[in-house]
Amino acid sequence: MFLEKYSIEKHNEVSLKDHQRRFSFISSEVSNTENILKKLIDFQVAIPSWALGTGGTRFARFAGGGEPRSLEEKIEDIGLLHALNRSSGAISLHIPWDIPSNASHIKALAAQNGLRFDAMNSNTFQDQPDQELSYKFGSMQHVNKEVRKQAIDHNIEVIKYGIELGSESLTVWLSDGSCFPGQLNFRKAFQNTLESLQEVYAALPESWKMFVEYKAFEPNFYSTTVGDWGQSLLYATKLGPKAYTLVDLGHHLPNANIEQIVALLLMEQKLGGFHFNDSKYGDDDLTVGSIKPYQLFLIFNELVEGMDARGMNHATDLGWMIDASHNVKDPLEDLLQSVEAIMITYAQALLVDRKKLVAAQQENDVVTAQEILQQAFRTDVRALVAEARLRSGGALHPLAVFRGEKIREQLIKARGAKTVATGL
Ligand SMILES: [Mn+2]
Repeated sequence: MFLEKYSIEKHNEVSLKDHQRRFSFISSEVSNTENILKKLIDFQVAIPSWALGTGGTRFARFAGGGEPRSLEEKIEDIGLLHALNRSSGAISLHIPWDIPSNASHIKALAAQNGLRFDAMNSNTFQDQPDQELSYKFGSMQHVNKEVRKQAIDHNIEVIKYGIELGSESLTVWLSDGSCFPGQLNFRKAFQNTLESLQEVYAALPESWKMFVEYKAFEPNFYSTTVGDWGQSLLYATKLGPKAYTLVDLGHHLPNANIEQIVALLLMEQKLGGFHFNDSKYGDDDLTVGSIKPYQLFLIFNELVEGMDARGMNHATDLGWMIDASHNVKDPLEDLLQSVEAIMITYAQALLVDRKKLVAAQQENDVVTAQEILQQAFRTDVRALVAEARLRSGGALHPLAVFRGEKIREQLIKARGAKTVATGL
């Protein structure tokens, strides 16, 4: 046990008075505090198994100590995060890195840690050691039917593992595309990909969703076969009602208006899920909220508005996941920061005065519209988020407890200083 419940309580006691002062101030400023707290308590962000190790770059990987060496240890790490912030109650697995050798044991371990299994992720962007055919020139788009079949079979296998664990969705991200003009026929690449996805779709259980993730570029640098939300929506629409578009914040061309994309996908009932991260240049995989917090707020503002317009449950009707992995921070500290940034931004979006905003829009009062949004964005909601954590048994200051209890040092002691987590 790396973290006992009483250690969290001990830390909370020390900062309780200070917290209560801050919380009573924000409660006096905000009218619907209880309603917001309930939404914050319900909101859970899935942690991907590949974010628990220090991420690599194209140039090097500097592994930190005490990284999880197995699926069991990955679950243990996410259990630690969830114990601290009570908002990381789900895990997203990547096959083949996380193949459960004993599904019922893994399921039980996750349940002990209060975790459920979020979307399963397939991997046809790399060749595995025992793999017969190469994905060098694509997987589902490939000119060779046998390669496409191998990719389809892999995805169906991922669904099978997901069923064993109680997951209910499959995320397909394809690196398929081309690096040079003339390398492939765009139309044929799309058709091959669609037909491959259709076979995977046919293998989905009734209650499952399929998320089609898009990305503008990288690893292919001329064209990507699922390159933007239009292409993803085209696939999802052709596939059927169980297929949705998945938005990864880092997968757009610079300065794309992601909040508008989100609004329209929600309108079409085709937004399935979200991958949170932040970036300055491309798919940088930086900590959520570290570079463009206002953009994140504008996105959450559209998410809340769009979900409310459809009467959706914020916590359960979309898939929420972090997708980031970089190489200078302790991965667990980084994830605590990311989840905190998401919760803060969600709380701010809940503060937006919708009635006044609609009225301002109706009157073309541009100044008031901006004031309403920025009033919410500039409100310090940290005490609200901390109160939600406190009420659900978490830590007022998760990072302080992580450091105070020397959790990384304990992990290094238990697992070794030279461990390297499987993943990116
Ligand atoms: Mn992603």
